[in-house]
Amino acid sequence: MELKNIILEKECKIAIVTINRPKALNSINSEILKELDIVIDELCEDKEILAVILTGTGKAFVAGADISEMENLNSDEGRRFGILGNKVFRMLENMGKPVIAAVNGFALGGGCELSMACDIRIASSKAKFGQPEVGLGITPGFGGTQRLPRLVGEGMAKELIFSGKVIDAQEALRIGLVNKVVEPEQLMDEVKTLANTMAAQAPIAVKLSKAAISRGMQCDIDSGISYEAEVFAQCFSTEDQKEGMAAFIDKRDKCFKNR
Ligand code: DAK
Repeated sequence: MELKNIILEKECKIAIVTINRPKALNSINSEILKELDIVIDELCEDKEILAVILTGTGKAFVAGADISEMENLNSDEGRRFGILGNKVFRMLENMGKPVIAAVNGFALGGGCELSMACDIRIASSKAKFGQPEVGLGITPGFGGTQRLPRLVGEGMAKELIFSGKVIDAQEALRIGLVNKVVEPEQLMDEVKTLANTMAAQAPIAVKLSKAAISRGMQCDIDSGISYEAEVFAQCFSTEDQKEGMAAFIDKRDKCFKNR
C-alpha cells in the first residue's frame, strides 16, 4: 500500500514516522490508521531499527480523530473505526523497542491518546494537549480514559476529560504528561539524541525492560517483581549480556549484536 499520509524515514538505527496531513492538522482518519498499521508492523519486524520517533507535520502533532469522517458514522462503523484504532495504538505500545512522541504542536483527543501510546513524550513549547471529546458528545475512544489516569493520576485525568480543556506544554510537564519541553527548533535534535542513546544500549535488555515496566503497570507488585526476575534471567542467555559486561571489564567500547 502506498503511503499517502505518512512519511517513514530511517536514519541508521532509528526510524522517524511523520504524520503528514497538515491541511486537516494531521487528524486521524481510517486511511491514516491503515497506513500506521502497515508502518508499525514493518518497524516491529525491522531488526536494524532500535528506536522509533513519531511526530507530525506543521502546527499539529495530531489534532484528534477526523471529525468530518466521524460525523456520519453509524454505530457499527464507529465500532470498526475504534477497533482498528485501538489495535494500532496497542501495536505501538507493545512494540519491542522504545517509541518517542516528538509532540510538535496540537495533540488533542486521539492525538493526545496517540502520544500516550508512545513510551515517552518530548514536547515543543508550542505543543498543546487535551481531551476535548465530551464537547463533541463522545468519550475518549483510543484509550484516553485508561492511559491518562495512569500517567497523571485519576483526579487530574478526570479534570482534563470532564472539562475538555486544553493545556500548554508547561502545564503538561507539571502534571507529568510529558517528560521534557524544549524550544520548537530543538525538538527533533533533542528527540533524535535520546532515541540514539537508547538505540546504543543492548536491544534485548531494552525490549525486556519495556515489557517488564508495561506488565508491572497492569498487575500487583509481587507479580511484577516475579516477571522482572524472569526477564533478568533471560538476559543471561544473550550474547549482548556477555559483551556488555566483558566490555566494561576490558575498559573498551561495547558492540551489541541484538542477540
Ligand atoms: N478533524 C477534522 N478536521 C480538523 C480537525 C479534526 N480533529 N482539527 C482541525 N481540522 C481541520 C479544520 O477543520 C480546518 O480545516 P479547513 O476549514 O481549513 O478545511 C483545518 O484543520 C485547520 O484547522 P483550524 O482552522 O481550526 O485551525 P486553528 O489553528 O484555528 O485551530 C485547533 C486549531 C486544533 C484548535 C482546531 O482545529 C480544533 O479545535 N480542532 C479540533 C480538535 C478536537 O476537537 N480534537 C478532538 C477530535 S475527537 C473513537 C476513538 C477515538 C476517537 C473517536 C472515536 N472510536 C472508538 C470510535 C477520537 C476522537 C477525537 O479525537
